[in-house]
This record gives sequence, structure tokens and C-alpha cells, in this order.
Amino acid sequence: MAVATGDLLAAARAGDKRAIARVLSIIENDAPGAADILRETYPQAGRALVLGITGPPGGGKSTLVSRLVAAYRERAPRVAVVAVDPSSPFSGGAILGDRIRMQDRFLDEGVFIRSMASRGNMGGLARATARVVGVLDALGTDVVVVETVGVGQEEVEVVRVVDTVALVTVPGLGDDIQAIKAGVLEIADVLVVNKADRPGADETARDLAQMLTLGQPRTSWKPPIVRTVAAKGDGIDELIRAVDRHREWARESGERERRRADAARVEVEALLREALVRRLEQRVGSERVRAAVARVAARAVDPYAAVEELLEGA
Ligand SMILES: Nc1nc2c(ncn2[C@@H]2O[C@H](COP(=O)(O)OP(=O)(O)OP(=O)(O)O)[C@@H](O)[C@H]2O)c(=O)[nH]1
Ligand SMILES: [Mg+2]
Repeated sequence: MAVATGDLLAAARAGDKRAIARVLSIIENDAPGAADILRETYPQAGRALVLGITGPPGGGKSTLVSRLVAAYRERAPRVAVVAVDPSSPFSGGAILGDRIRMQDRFLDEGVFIRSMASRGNMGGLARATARVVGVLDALGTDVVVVETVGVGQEEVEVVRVVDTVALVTVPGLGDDIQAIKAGVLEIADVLVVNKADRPGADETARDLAQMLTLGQPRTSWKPPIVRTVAAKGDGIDELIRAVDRHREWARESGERERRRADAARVEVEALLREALVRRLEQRVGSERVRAAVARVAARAVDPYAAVEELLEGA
């Protein structure tokens, strides 16, 4: 390993935030040194408590995260927040707002905040997030909270990297509850009804409880429903206890290992596919690939036949 990378990692492990930020940038951009860092850190990850906070925009996720970070910091020296916005190609905007709101925590030496924006391609953000979380974990972070905005497929992919997923809803979501049902409910380990100071919290909790009874339970875990008022800090202890209970259950039931095995398989298969396609393109030649694409576009040949021809030449 290059000396520079070794020094950088040592500083990052010691908790130097600038060094941590540089390590993460190298990983995210696949810059020189990324392979060294991954090789060095990969075996050391798997110790941190990794919690995902997801849900529709404006539900109070960032407010909740800020409260959670404060609470976790009381019991652990190093806490990180990874704020992911799949809808935005910029790591500014809304997330910058979140940063400002979290400033009180940001000033705390033990809290590291990172925001990540869309990669443009499906799956890219999930992979980058998984790496960033893994590296933070390996660098000695005790708790990593991943906040993602939205309830679509990409968010589902992103939160797959965490051990426990908390889905944040608010009273009176109405139709949005249906959207949640179609998307993230299946992967929610803990359900949060935030803004419980507003009318309708009981109905929302009841709707959620009822929705939970509709699907086929995949495991023996029954997601608890926790009411919070993030703005005031109410319910945070209950939420933390629910997360702890889930973590305990996941470890004992083997669910944690199952999830980790799933994530590993998804990553290895994706990399394998990419490597195979790259290798094949090198062998076949980009010229032949381009020509085949042109013939398919002109309907001179169907896509299956074009692929067969390309593979024959390989
Ligand atoms: N009444 C009430 N308002 C809250 C509560 N928690 C958060 N809010 C307010 O809800 C608004 C949105 O909060 P955020 O924390 O930014 O929500 P978010 O889910 O992170 O929003 P995005 O990141 O944009 O999706 C803010 O004005 C908060 O002050 C709560 O428990 N009760
Ligand atoms: Mg937010």
C-alpha cells in the first residue's frame, strides 16, 4: 500500500475528520488509492450500529436524525450521518439545509456528517453508500445513521446496506400511505409516526398496524410502531430501544447474516457482470459492438441475434 494512503488511513482512524472526508472521497470517486483503502478497511467493518432512516419528504427525518445523533453520542464516542438524496444530482440543496440544521451536532468533535447525491445510474448510489458506510464502520465509527429521502426503488436499494431500517411517516399522509405500502413497508424494521403532536397520529398508527397484517410476514420480527415528536425530542428513547431490540433479534435469528450475505451477493454479481462485459467488449472490439447496435437500430437484425453474433466472435 502507498505510504500516503497508509498515513491518511491512520489519521482517519484516529478520528481526524478531514482525513475521513478525503478517504471517503477517494472511495466515492474510485480515485487512485481506492482499491488499497478497500482492501485495508474491508475486513474491519461490521462492528458499527448501522441505522437507516427513510420516508417521504418533509416527514421530519433530519430533525429525528439530529435527535438520534445527540442520544447516540451520549453512549458512543463516534457517530456519523450519511445523508443520501437519490433525487438530486447535487450534494447541495436540501441536504445543505439539513447540514445547517444539524450544525449544533456538527460542532461536536465526535460527529461526522457526509452527504451523497445521485450517481445518475440505478444501483450506483446504493453501491457508493454501502462503501461509504463500510469505510466509516472500519475507521472506528460506533454508530452510522443513513438518511435517505423518498420511498422509491432507489431508496429501497440504498437502505439495503443498513442493519435496521426505520420508516418515518406522519399523521394524515392519506394517499402517500399507499405509496409507502407499495415500496418501503416490506423492508421497514421499525415504523415511526413522527409529528405525533399533530392530529391523526392514532389513526396513522392504526393504519400502519393494519397494513402490517396484510402482507405475508417474511420473518418472525413484528415491526414496532413508535410515535415521536422529533421537534421536541419526544419518543427518541423509545425509538432507540426499538432499534436495539431489532438489532438483538437480527443477530440471534440469523437475519443480520442473511442481509449481509444478500448485500455481498448483489455487489459481487454486479461487479462480475461489469467486469465480464468490459472484458468481452475488449475482445470483441468496440467497433463491432457499435456496428451491431446500429444494425439492431436499423432493424436489420434482432437484438438476440446481434448478441449471439457478438458472442461467437469472442
Ligand atoms: N409539528 C412537528 N413538526 C416537526 C416535527 N419534526 C420535524 N418537524 C418539522 O417538519 C419540517 C421538516 O423536517 P425535516 O427534518 O427537514 O424533514 P425531512 O424528512 O428531513 O425532510 P426532507 O429531507 O426534505 O425529506 C421542519 O419544519 C421541522 O421543524 C414534529 O415532531 N412535529
Ligand atoms: Mg432531511
